[in-house]
Amino acid sequence: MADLNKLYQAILTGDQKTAVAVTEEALAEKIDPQVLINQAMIPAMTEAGNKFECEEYFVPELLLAARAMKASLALLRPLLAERGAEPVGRVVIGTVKGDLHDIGKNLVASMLEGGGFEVHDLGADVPPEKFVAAVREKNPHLVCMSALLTVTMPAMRTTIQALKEAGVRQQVKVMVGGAPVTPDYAREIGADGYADNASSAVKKARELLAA
Ligand code: B1M
Repeated sequence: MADLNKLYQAILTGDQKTAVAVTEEALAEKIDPQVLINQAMIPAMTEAGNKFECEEYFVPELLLAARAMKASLALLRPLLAERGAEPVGRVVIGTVKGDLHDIGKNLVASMLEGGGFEVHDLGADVPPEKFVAAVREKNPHLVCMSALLTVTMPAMRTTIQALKEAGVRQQVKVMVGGAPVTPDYAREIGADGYADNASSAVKKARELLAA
């Protein structure tokens, strides 16, 4: 039987090969992808962050852990997406300018796909003008921004401002999230919604579109 602790350890130590092998084994055994994400993958990345904070890990270790997590997540993505039925709305999503953290954003994107949304992922380090161009081109109902650094959070405000200046702010809802982002901050910068994890992001996206 697939060992979730082995998956946790593999991600924590950046052992991509083992992470992928255990994920494949778990999927063959029909273990719910959400169980793998919540009980092994996210806790492993959280622990990697703790180790980074107390200088037991440095950037190379974080990169290896992230690489292992992304490789496992790539296997789960199609299954998460499969869960959706009819498209319930169109979403443009990205990690804001200056910020390279994309694991949480990828998870939110996958869960939104799984929730039936059509998702256009702009990637990481996305400047405001690229969000504006994507709104014009894709005509989404919702713009989602992720930030993991306190120093990149202001790029969310700048992006909302750019949407206003381009005259497209009224045609979309804006949702923000990421570890340092708070509901108060979301309100302060004029976002329409905030979610603190990938599951609640899907719920909030539905609420925003229904409003
Ligand atoms: Co960096 N990093 N990192 N990092 N990194 C953090 C964020 C940090 C908290 C680590 C620490 O000090 N404890 C710290 C930020 C401190 C701060 O500003 N408050 C930090 C730092 C300082 C840095 C660098 C500056 C380090 C350096 O170079 N000296 C540097 C910055 C680079 C840059 O972006 N310009 C850097 C670099 C990196 C790596 C490249 C090595 C790597 C990222 C690889 C990648 O993403 N491709 C990395 C990693 C892996 C982390 C940690 C360890 C893990 C982040 C992660 O993936 N978590 C992180 C510490 C930590 O979080 N414990 C850390 C798992 C992921 C599933 O969770 O992203 O929070 P998360 O997403 C969640 C929710 O936040 C939410 O849902 C997701 C799923 O539940 N969510 C949303 C996210 N976006 C959302 C959007 C929504 C709604 C919900 O709506 C739109």
